[in-house]
Amino acid sequence: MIDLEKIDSNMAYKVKDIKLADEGRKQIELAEHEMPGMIELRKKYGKEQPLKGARITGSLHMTVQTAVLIETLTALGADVRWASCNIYSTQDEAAAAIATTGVPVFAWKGETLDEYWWCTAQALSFPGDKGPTIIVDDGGDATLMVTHGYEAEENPTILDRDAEAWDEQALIRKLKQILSYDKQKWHKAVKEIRGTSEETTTGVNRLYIRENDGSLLFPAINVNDSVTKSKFDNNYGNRESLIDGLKRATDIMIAGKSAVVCGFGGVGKGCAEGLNAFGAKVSVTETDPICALQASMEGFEVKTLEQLLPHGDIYVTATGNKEVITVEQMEKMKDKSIVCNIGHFDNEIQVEKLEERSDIKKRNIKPQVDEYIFPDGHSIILLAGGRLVNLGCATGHSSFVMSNSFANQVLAQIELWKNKHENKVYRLPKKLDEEVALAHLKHLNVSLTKLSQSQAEYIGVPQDGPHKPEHYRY
Ligand code: ARJ
Repeated sequence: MIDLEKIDSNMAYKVKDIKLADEGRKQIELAEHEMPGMIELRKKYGKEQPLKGARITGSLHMTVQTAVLIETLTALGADVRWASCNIYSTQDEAAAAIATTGVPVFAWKGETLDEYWWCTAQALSFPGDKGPTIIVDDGGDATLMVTHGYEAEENPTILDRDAEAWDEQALIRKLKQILSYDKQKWHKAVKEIRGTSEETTTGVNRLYIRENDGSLLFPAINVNDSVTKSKFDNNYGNRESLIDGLKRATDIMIAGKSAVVCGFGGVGKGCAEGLNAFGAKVSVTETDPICALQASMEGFEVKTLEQLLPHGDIYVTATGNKEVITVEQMEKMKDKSIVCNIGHFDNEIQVEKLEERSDIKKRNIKPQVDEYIFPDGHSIILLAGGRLVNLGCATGHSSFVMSNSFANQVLAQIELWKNKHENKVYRLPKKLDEEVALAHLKHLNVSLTKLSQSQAEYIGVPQDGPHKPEHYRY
C-alpha cells in the first residue's frame, strides 16, 4: 500500500510490477521501428542536448508509445518524471520498463481517483523541493493541479466548494492535503515553469479559456492543432484504435450493426470511418452545422440521439462535451447496447448518475467492461467506465501515428525551454509541421515531387517550404 497522505519526491517509482520491465522493453524496441520521427529527433539533437537542465513533468497515458517519447526527451538531456493522465490507460509493462531506467514513473492500470492525483503530484515534485520547468500535458491535468493549487494558496476558501464530479472532489482532497503542510509549493513551482505543451483538443480548449480569462500562469503550446497531430492522430489513430477497443472488450461483430457516433469533429470522423470500413451502418449526431453537413456528404445519416435510440447497437461519444448520453437515454436503448466514449474526459456519458441510481444493477463482465441492468431487465454494456475506450480496453493508437504527435511534442518542449514566451497559447510554425511529416515519408516509401523555383514563385511560397500558407487547414 502506498501512503497517499505523503508526497515523496525521492521515491524511485510506483508501478504495478517492476518484473514486467523485460516484456515492456521488447515492445518498446518494436515500437521504435515504427516511430521514425522519434528516432530522427534523437539523431538530430542527441549531440546538442537542447533539453539539458530542463525538468519535465509528463501527464500523458503511460503506454509503449509514450515510453519512446520519454526516452527521446531524456536522450535530448531532460530530467523527466511521469504520470498517466487516465486511470485505465497505463500499459504496466511500459511503465515498468521506463522505471528501471531511473525515470520516476507513477502509473498503473486501474488507479483510484485519489491514487491518480497522488501520482500527478508525485510527477510534479522533483527532489530538492523543486517543481518542473516544462510540462507535457494531455488534457491539462498537470496544468490544472499547478494552477488550482496556486490559486488555493492565494485563497484557500476556493477548495471549500461542493464539487459534483468525483474527479474534481479527489483533486480538491489532494490539494487541501498538500496545502496543510506547504503553503508555497505551487507558487515556488510556477516561478520556474517556462511552459506547457498540450496534446489534445479538450486540453487545448481549457488553455484558451484560461488565456481569455487571464488565468494562464505560464506559456503554452497547442500541439493538438499541428496538422500532423490533429489530422492524423485524431483521425487515422481513432479509425483503428476504436475498433481495437471495441473488439478486445466485447468481441462484437461490427458488420451489419447500427453504430451511432456522437460528434463528427477530428475524432468522430475517424471513428465513423473505422466503423463504416468494418461494415456497420453508421449514424452521426452533431450540433455544428458544418460538421453535420460533412457527415451527411460522407454518406452518414445525421439525426438526433433521441431519433436513433430505438435502432443503435453501438454508441460512441467523441464530442469533447459533457452529458452527451444521459441515463434516461441509456434507459431507452436496445438490450445489450454497447456504450463507450473516445473523447478525452470521462463525462460525455453520465456514468456517475448511472452508478448512483440504486434501482440499476451493475455486473462486472471483466476489467473495464460492465453491464448495467435496468429495472425492466434490459441492460447496456459500458466500456472503460466511460473513459477513453481505445486506451482503457486496448492500447491506444498505433506507434506510427503517435510518432507524428510526439515529434510535435518534442519540438514544442525544445521551443519552450530554449526561448522565452508570454503567457499565451502558441502553435508550432508550419515549417516544423512539414518537417514532422517529412520524417515519416521514407517509412511509407513515399517519393515527393519537388517544386521548381519558378513553380514556387508562381504560387508564392518558398521552394523548401512551407509549401502552403499558414492558414490552409488541410
Ligand atoms: C499515448 C495516446 C495513445 C497512445 O494523442 C492522443 C490524444 O490526443 C489523447 C487524448 O487523451 C490520447 C492520445 N493517445 C492515443 N493513443 N497517447 N499512447 N498509444
